[in-house]
Amino acid sequence: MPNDATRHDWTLEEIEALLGLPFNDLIHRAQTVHRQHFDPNRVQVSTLLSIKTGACAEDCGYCAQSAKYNTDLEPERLLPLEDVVEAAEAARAKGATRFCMGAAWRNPTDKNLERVVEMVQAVRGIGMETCVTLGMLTERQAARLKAAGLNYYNHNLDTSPEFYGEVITTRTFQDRLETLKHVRAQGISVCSGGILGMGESRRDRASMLRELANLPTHPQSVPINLLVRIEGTPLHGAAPLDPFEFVRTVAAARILMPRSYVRLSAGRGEMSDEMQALCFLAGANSMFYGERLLTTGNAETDADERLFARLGLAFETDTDPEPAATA
Ligand code: SAM
Ligand code: DTB
Ligand code: SF4
Repeated sequence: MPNDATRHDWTLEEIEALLGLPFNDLIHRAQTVHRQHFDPNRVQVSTLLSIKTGACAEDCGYCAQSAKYNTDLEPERLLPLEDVVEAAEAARAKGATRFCMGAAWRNPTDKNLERVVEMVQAVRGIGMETCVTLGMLTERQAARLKAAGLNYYNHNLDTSPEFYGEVITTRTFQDRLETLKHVRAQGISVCSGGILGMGESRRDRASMLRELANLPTHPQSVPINLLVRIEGTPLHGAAPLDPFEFVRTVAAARILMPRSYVRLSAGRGEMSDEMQALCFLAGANSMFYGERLLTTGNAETDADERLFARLGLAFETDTDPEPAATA
């Protein structure tokens, strides 16, 4: 049997058993794995920018940007290059090492992709790592982004294959796996995770983690989002998730994908400092930093700085120039 760092054969039962461990045992195990692969007191930070906002053709039940729901959002066309570079420079000055650009598209047209290529090149040009999330990609489009120097592509599985149809009907779970395959094939690092608190069961959370951990290569970055409940979306009324269940899922992600960055993502603005500290203890070592996520607010940067000081945490300053191995 391969060791845990290279396993891609996790069963649902094994993962459910992990999630059901006594809390202290689970956190101890996750923190032990974490220390084998990472400095436990360093957190990688990325800043997000929405480069094209709203009017999206998909029907993701959590999302402020779907044209199908009546949310309070002003749609915006693709931003000019100068605005993007200015935002990236501001993020770099605040200590972010990676700049993530998100577009509310089902998939980019080739013409729009060329505009994003310019943005990737410009942000690379100021010495930051780049990540984009543009929806579904063809293999050719992934190759174009690779040639532009893109470091990461974010495309989340979002939830389990079993629960998926309750949340999104306009594209399939399989579509998502295909996009990830194209991204991986180009040796672009994969950022893929999901959202918790959408009304899914613990078994769904285990099933989503199994899908991620059993990919041919573990995603280099695994964002774990807590649903931001947005008025006007079908999931606005979802019942709040027990915070310990969120922490358990972070811990299981750390154990299953020992060398991946596990990212504390959306929802941090509503988490207590104590809950965030538990997430770091459970092996989260990356987060979004900056006043905004895509369309919603994030935790305040001043509050983040105070929390880091209280916990003795530091921002990771190394950027990762190494491309992911082609798989
Ligand atoms: N349109 C592209 C796509 O869906 O692939 C990229 C942008 S989309 C906003 C990126 C991810 O943000 C989604 O896959 C989802 O996991 C997360 N997300 C969006 N709205 C959210 C919300 N209200 N709460 C938590 N996560 C959310
Ligand atoms: C991810 O997993 N979470 C980020 C990023 N990848 C693109 C987006 C969170 C969006 C939260 C809701 C909003 O601001 O619209
Ligand atoms: Fe569109 Fe992405 Fe929002 Fe889905 S998550 S509605 S694809 S912007």
